[in-house]
Amino acid sequence: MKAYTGKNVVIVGAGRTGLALVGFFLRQGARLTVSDRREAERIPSLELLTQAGVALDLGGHSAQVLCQADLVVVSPGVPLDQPALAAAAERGVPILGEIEIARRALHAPLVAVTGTNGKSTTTTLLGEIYRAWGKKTFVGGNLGLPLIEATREKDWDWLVAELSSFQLEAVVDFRPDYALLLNISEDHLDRYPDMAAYIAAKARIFARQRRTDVAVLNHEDSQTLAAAAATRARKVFFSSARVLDEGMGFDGQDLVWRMGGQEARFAVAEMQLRGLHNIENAMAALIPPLLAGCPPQLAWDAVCGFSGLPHRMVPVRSLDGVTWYNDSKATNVGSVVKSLAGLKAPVTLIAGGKDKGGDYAPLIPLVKERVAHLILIGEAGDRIDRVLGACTHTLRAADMEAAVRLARELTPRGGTVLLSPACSSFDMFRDFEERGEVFAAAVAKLPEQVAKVV
Ligand code: UMA
Ligand code: ADP
Repeated sequence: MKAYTGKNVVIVGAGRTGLALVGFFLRQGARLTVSDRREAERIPSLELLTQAGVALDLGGHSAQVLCQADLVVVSPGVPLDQPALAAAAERGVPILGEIEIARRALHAPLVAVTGTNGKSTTTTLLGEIYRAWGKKTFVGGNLGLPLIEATREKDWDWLVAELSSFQLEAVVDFRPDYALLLNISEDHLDRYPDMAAYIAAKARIFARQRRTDVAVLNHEDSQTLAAAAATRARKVFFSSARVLDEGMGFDGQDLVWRMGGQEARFAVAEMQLRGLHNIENAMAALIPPLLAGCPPQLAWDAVCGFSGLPHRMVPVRSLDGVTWYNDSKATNVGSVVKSLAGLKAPVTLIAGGKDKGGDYAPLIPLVKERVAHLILIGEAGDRIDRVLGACTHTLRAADMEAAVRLARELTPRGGTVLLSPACSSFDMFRDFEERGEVFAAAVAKLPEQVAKVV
């Protein structure tokens, strides 16, 4: 009999994670209820759920339903401090996250990637390397395909998962063979009371690691080092600021990998990805496959073959001497800092969206130096305006189309327009992908300048 056969399982959240969990638990023969704060008419997959015999608890989370469960599994977007969840926890009902359930059901070695920024790029690079090495590799997690989907197949050589702090909150025995913590800066302060709580959630990636596991850490980021201080795992470092005696360093031109008395060098000029942050992502991604015996040149070729993910500093159009970039995935201040640092003035920056309670002040020097016009959209407009409004010419736009039209009027030949919101998208869009697509479509529609006939 399977572990969950006949068990009363309540899945909280009917989004991507919830639906993937439904598939898993139905295959396991569990009795299922899906609980979602949305009303029935706003659940896109309602018919599928009812056809599959799944019970529903909609328009909120009922304490009674959750308290009667044998197991409650929460989606990452569901904060754990809600009354119904607290009541179930008090009754002793186990409340676990999807990655915990997935890990218990999966047996291949797991490389887990977390950090404030660079997770998706690093996760994708890892997948590229393992696949180039001929390994059957699952690539997913916060990236989009929930980790539980890996249970649909059995013979994985490697699992590579991007993990958010939300996912890491609801784990107990979750243990990655390789845990990567790339960096930490302010994010998600709408969910966490303070930075310490956010960092503590990220640090759970190390909690169950053993001495034979590996923690891959950013040598130059003191917060990541502090977060991993208590890990039992072997620490392997990367640094974009120096060459390390052991680990992955950078001398300004080459990545230098030193391990067990051996050295390998990789010329950064060969990479298609640009920027020091992407050098860091490449360094982190190389470490687990190299430690596992992947031939260095093969790993490096895979890194160099990768040209980047959509919605991260993608040039969408060059129009009348102005370059337009879609950086919709820049959902926090730290990532906008990296993006602006790679551009020359004058930049017209389109920012704003759903505020996450962080501080916009780290953007002040770069905005003063490079941003000629700041166009604000979405709910965060007022907060951003209070911090950055005095640093440059700042104005508001009602929607993305209006922001794009304004940017067109304001940006001179030789300039750059950058959509890099520093906020999440959920106030105006389904997700960051839709935001980037709406931006790119509005830019594509702009007519070329018609030469004036005097
Ligand atoms: N819901 C409730 N009660 C709540 C909160 C939400 O019922 O208190 C319901 C919503 O009504 C909705 C469902 O939960 O029906 C949505 O669940 P979810 O927010 O967990 O979203 P999923 O669709 O399951 O997607 C999640 C991740 N989303 C979040 O963490 C917010 C996706 O990351 C991830 O790709 C997916 O699982 C697969 O692993 C997105 C994200 O924005 C990209 N992540 C954050 C980030 O990267 O900054 C962490
Ligand atoms: P995540 O999945 O953590 O959001 P992504 O790889 O999708 O990270 O990159 C999102 C944005 O974060 C990029 O457009 C870039 O501006 C910034 N970024 C990427 N890698 C790093 C890094 N290592 N350090 C800081 N910022 C980064």
